[in-house]
Amino acid sequence: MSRTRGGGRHMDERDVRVRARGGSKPRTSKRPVHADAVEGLVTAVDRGRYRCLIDGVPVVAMKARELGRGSIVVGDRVDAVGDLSGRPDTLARIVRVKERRSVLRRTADDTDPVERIIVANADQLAIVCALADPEPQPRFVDRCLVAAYDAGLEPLLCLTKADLGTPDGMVRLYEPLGLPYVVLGPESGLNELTGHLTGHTTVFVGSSGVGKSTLVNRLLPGTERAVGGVNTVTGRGRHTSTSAVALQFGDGWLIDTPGVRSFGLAHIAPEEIVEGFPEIAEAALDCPEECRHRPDSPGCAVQAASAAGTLDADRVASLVRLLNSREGEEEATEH
Ligand SMILES: Nc1nc2c(ncn2[C@@H]2O[C@H](COP(=O)(O)OP(=O)(O)OP(=O)(O)O)[C@@H](O)[C@H]2O)c(=O)[nH]1
Ligand SMILES: [Mg+2]
Ligand SMILES: [Zn+2]
Repeated sequence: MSRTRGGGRHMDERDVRVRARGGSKPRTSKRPVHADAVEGLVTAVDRGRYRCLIDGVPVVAMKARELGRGSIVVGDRVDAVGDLSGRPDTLARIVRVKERRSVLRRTADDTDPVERIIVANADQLAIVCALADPEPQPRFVDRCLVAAYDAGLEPLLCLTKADLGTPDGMVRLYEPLGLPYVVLGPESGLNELTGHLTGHTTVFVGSSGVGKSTLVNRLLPGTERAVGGVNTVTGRGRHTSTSAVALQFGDGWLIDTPGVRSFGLAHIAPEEIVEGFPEIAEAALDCPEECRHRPDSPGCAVQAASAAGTLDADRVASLVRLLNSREGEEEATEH
């Protein structure tokens, strides 16, 4: 499937946050080359401190001033210099951020011009959705799907809490998309999930309380990411995990993220959503300009092909749902 990458033409934090501390000082024209720098991976970000794994050693680093206002996020591959011992109270310096292979972004809502980069360099997006408590939110899943297509990440649907609810409804909705899914109960589904994760860098996203950290803890016994009901002093309402963390999983990575209330898609154009469905994108070439491919869209070639049976009607319905979700319809039902 051909997918659009979230390439460099989007505005991101670097464009917006022009007034970082000390940013007005002229930069030195002669920068050290840091030939001795060592590569590492950013596993967590906390108030201007970056936890990195460098040659297998967890090291805390700060951003070198010469890097200016560019953001560093979990998953970034960086070059660091200075004290790389990882001993308590030592601080290394990140002097370079490597080019990102992918960038997962969201905006606070569909009108917010500021994109937040959640994670860099992932290749898979595990969309975690509980079958009950909280109730499944297809609209949220749709939005995550759009974000995955935009970022060039392979989506994977994780349906959790199978002990509390049936997966039938969600499977009926998402199977037509060809979306791989795993059903997980407290005692089941883990081996199948592991099969999907091995060798990948997977970001777990989903609303608060769907069981992301629980999954990560089960996959990596001994990790002990705080889960809801255990950690009560988060200071952030009912969200248990408050920042993203990357954890090594074989030769891949798992990235647990805090639950988000919404997944704003202001940065993604409708045409890019359609690109996620190659055969529909081709049919859409015959649509009027600005066509939204709805059942009531005049002269819509996609709807015509769907009715004629040359396009899969379920996939067309899914696309229309995604386009509607992009436009923020029934936003109030989301939480
Ligand atoms: N019954 C049942 N409860 C589960 C299951 N998985 C997780 N839970 C419970 O759901 C609650 C929330 O789980 P978490 O893992 O903290 O959820 P989270 O998605 O990490 O939440 P945030 O960090 O706030 O985004 C906890 O009380 C878990 O014990 C499951 O399969 N079945
Ligand atoms: Mg959590
Ligand atoms: Zn159309």
